[in-house]
Amino acid sequence: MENFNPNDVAVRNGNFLGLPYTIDEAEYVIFPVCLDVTTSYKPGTSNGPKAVVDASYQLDLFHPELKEVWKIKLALDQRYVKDTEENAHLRELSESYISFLEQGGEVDDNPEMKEILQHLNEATQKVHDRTYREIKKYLQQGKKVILLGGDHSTPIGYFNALNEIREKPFSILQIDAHADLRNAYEGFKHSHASICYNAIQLDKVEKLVQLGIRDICEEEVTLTQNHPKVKTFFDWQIKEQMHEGKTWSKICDEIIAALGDEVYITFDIDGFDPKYCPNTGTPVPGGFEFYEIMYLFKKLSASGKKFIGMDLVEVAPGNDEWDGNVGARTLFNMMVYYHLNSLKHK
Ligand SMILES: [Mn+2]
Repeated sequence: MENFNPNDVAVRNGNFLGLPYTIDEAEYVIFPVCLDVTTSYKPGTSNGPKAVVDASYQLDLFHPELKEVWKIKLALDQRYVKDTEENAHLRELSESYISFLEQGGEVDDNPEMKEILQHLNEATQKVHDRTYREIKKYLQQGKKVILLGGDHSTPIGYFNALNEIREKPFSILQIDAHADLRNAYEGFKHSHASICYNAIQLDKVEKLVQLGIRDICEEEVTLTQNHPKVKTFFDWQIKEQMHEGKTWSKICDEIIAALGDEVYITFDIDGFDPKYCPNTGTPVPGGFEFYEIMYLFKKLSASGKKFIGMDLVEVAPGNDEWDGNVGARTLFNMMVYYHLNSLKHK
């Protein structure tokens, strides 16, 4: 720690950005969950954490909003490294199952597929239970947690822990191309496509504010229109308003006003324009620019609302380092704005 020089080349020590802190010392913990069993289109998000960490060593430790960023006591829970093999096995099974469905197969008529589905549901349940236990432990120690997926099913354990621990109701800000409001999807109990449906079932979740949504089914649209907890800023609406002269700053104010006092941020990287995440599981044209979201984070962190947790999910590396690079820079900014926000709420 005394020897740490933020201007030096980062040491590949396994921690995000090569920061010098241990989990015990940490005020912030990054908790990776390497699971992509339910991604329906393209696999790879289970390798997201490794790609993000690998890319993080090339970042300069400078942020325009915060001096001495490296003093943020942040550590990465490195136990995820051994999960990759287990996930590869589950992924193989889920691919055979998903392609069975895509060929029009009926699970009820096929004992083998029924068994695979049951196995996948049990195995993913175990991962979510573990996420819940570990994150709850960190929260009870007073640490702040940023979950790093994995597919978008991974924060459910985090939501459950918060639902149990938080005294007051909280809001979720979701940045995503998809609404993720399906009651169930492809037979999976915890699908990436159901994460926010599952979230609004929790009694402490008072509000779900969705941004960037542009790929959505009828059932979900109906829910966004009728569910009292849900407020959706569709991507096409935001863009139309901006084309007609409304500023992003104004829209950010409306987004912030729709949230309650305590805010959890769930950031599916596919909320960005896919040029930032070409290898993510389900890319969709449209979406946000990098600095549009950073500007929103800046405004939100200074707004008087309190951050109570965050996740970044669906980063998937391709054959180059681009997706990991964007993921690392996004996570870096989330960490900075989380910290700026928590300085205001000491
Ligand atoms: Mn999502």
